[in-house]
Amino acid sequence: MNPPHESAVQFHDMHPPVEDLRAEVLHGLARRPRRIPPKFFYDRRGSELFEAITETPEYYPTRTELGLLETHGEAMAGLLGRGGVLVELGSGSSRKIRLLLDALRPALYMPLDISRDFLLDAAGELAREYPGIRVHAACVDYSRGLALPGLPEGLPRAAFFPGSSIGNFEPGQARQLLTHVARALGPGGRLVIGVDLQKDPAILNAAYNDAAGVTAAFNRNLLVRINRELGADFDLAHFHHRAFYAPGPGRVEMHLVSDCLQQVRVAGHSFHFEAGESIHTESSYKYSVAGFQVLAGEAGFAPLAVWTDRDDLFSVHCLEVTG
Ligand code: AVJ
Repeated sequence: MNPPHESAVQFHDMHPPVEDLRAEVLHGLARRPRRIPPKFFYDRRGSELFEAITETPEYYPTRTELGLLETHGEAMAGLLGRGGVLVELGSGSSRKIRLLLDALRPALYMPLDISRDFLLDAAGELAREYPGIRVHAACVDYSRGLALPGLPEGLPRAAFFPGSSIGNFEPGQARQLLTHVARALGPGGRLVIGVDLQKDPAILNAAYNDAAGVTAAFNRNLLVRINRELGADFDLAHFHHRAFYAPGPGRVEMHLVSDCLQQVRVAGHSFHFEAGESIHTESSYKYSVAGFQVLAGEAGFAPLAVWTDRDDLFSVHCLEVTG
């Protein structure tokens, strides 16, 4: 099934069908407040726009995390254990993993991502660059659990979950996802996870409202995708990007806000929007180091190490499954 240049990559397609998008969007639009899960941002265009966000001057998380991986990659690899299985959740462009692969040299690398084409391109490229490492890519929605196909027995297991994607889950769901990860890894398994930190709200508000409008385009692309894939008629001229830090829950929220009274058709259903009414499209929880360690502890992980940049913008944790 794979094109010849990707033959080095074994591919497991567990792509969530259009049905999931349809069901979740219809359900989410009927709720109050209306919400659509952020995992649906990542069609091909959405993945490209996210990459573009990471290059804006305001969006510090990616470059800060890359800096931490560059500086401490050897130490992380030492803790993860060489020659084992390395699972990456939400691999995206796979830029960060390169910093670990050189030091880690796993026998098997398993990138998991919800964005199928993007994943295949990135995994194919990686397999060419690292001919000594077996690559099994899997297109999965890991927010629904973590059944890993063909995880070999008898090799040390490690997982890499970069980008503070864990912040996109409600704390209860995050705890549940980490519990699934712990179960898949088994006792002694280790996790390196990037977690964005609590900080001055001005920095957060700027990061999610970049001046070039890339984040706005990323947010609005969700409606473009829904129009295309579900035959909806969202009028992009009348839905606007809004993002702000909410200090109560300690999260950045992104919304798409209707600027007038309007009616939208989605997959045969009608939805009325008041002027000012919003669709909540993303929460991005920010943690303290100690706060995240408590959450991870409840999921069965014990802290081994944590690295932060000198401005305390971002943290990378190494955790071990207790047993
Ligand atoms: C890296 C996926 C967690 O919440 O910061 C970037 C996505 N949303 N700008 C984040 C995102 C808006 C992002 N994640």
